[in-house]
Amino acid sequence: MFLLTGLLGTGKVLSLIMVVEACGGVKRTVLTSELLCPICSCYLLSESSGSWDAARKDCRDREADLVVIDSPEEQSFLATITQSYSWIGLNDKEQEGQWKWVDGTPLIWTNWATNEPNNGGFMKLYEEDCAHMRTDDHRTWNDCSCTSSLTWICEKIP
Ligand SMILES: [Ca+2]
Ligand SMILES: [Ca+2]
Ligand SMILES: [Ca+2]
Repeated sequence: MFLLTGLLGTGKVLSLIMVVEACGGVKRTVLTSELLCPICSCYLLSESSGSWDAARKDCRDREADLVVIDSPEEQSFLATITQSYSWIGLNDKEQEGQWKWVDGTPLIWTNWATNEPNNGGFMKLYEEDCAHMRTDDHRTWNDCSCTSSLTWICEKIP
């Protein structure tokens, strides 16, 4: 969503981030300085854009990781909060065609767009080894070059 930087109290610069917490189907948006999610899963939508690796580093620096989407319910929830092409925690960098979630969750449920992943397709200029969510109604997934600059979604599980 967005990132606010404010001067609070001692003059220390504190970054405030917008976090969406998902609790049994109820979502709550919290403005906070840390990605702390004691009870429910939290999602952070980045304001800035970057490569898949930069996105993952940002999430890990927050003791979270890029989002792992393992159910249609989670996918539907994310569709209500994302507004831009966003990296998710899925890649086939290690072995072409072997898509893996960052936390090792088996890839059982997927939401690929029609004819994706295509690794760049017939006329490809480069490999496509990182997955992102698109902005169509179903927020379908596409593989694209890991160095593309996109926003991202971090997920923190309590
Ligand atoms: Ca998840
Ligand atoms: Ca690939
Ligand atoms: Ca593709």
